[in-house]
Amino acid sequence: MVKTRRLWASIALVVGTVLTVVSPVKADNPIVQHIYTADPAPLVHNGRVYLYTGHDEDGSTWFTMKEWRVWSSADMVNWTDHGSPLSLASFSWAKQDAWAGQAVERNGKFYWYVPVVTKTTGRPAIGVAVADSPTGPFRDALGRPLVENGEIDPTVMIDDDGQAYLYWGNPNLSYVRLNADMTSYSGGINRIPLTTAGFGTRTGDPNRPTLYEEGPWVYKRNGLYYNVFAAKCCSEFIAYSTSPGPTGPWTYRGTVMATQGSSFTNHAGIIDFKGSSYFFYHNGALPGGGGFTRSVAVEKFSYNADGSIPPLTMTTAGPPAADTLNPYARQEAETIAWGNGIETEASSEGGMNVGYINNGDNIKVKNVAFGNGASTFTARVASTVAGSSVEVRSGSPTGTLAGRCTVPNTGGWQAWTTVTCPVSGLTGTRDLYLRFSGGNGYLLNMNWWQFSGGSPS
Ligand code: FUB
Repeated sequence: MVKTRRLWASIALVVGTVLTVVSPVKADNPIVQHIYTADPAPLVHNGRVYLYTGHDEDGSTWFTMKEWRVWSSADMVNWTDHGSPLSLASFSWAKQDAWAGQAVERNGKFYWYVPVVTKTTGRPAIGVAVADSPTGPFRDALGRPLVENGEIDPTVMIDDDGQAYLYWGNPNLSYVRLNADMTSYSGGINRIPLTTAGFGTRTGDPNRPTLYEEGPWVYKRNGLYYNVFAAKCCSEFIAYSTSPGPTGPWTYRGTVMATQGSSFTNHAGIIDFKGSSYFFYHNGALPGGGGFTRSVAVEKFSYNADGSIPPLTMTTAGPPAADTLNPYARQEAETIAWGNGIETEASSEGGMNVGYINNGDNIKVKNVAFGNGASTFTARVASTVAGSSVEVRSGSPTGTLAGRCTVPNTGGWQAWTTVTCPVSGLTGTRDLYLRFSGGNGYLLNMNWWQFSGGSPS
């Protein structure tokens, strides 16, 4: 898998050199470059966006998905890789298909609703995992499905009165009223009538008269209930309906994102964060990308005055930064705006580290507030070879060299040491590039980094 990723990263680097305008190398969408991601489900908690995704395996020719992943950001441009705190193996009763889910917080606990195919029925069911933190670890809350009717794609919404609703479905659209424990429900499974007034008109498929296909994302904003969903098949587009209440009646409101982006599915997630609204989706934009090798991307948007959602288009630029990043606080190496050639893995020191680094691989960290200027750079590193280094640059991966830290042979890829070197010229707010150099083969791993000597403002 790593080798495949490296090949695509190398191709991306070459293409990026020649075609700077169209290459994703210069862009910030998709937001993760070192693995394929799909089915975004963002959650805002304590000043960060936690993004729950699926993981399309490299080279997939079907929705071959075995685990879910978590990412987070405080600025919408630099995303921290939190690894995979939930997988098929977390559910003893699950057989396959770690497909589209959503996590929500209630009373300090995090509940992640996911569809999986069960061992006993061979049909999809919806499980719920629980954790004390948004990044897990998550555990199966029930040891059995929460709800089962052979359909997929749960979305969860907690109304202002505290009543939580779990919606899901393809080809139908169903919901249950969750109890306050978030792991049981009352009143049975309800079916939302799929009327053309509510969900638009599909032509050419007598079995599916409305546009509703799958992937509902239900939320409430300014008293209006929204259901943003994948429409028509295939290829899908993103459409939405609104309602004065959580269970309808729904009114079809039109297209949010037209079919585009080299993936025949799309999947929406919407949040408000730091005063702006954001639309998450997926496409096939990475090298090797397509319908089964998808990538999550995000756009910033503004609701119209009447609460309607404007038509949105996929971009490679993504949103502007919603905040600066403080280089004088310890930052995880796996906090990345754009990575070229790198991978991540679980670190012996906790969390993740960046690894499988070859000569020339690099990491962009965007909108870094150096303020009055940094004087030293410190990195937590490990290596089995001597003589590789971390180059601290600004402007581009080969931009102005601010400093260089040499990395010793520490005796193991998880044998960590701290290196420090002087840096100069890093003032104001700018994009930081960490470029790795050395000989052939893997050079070093990095767990975290931090600058000193200055202050952000
Ligand atoms: O990722 C597998 C399936 O593809 C999801 O469950 C659907 O929403 C579609 O995105």
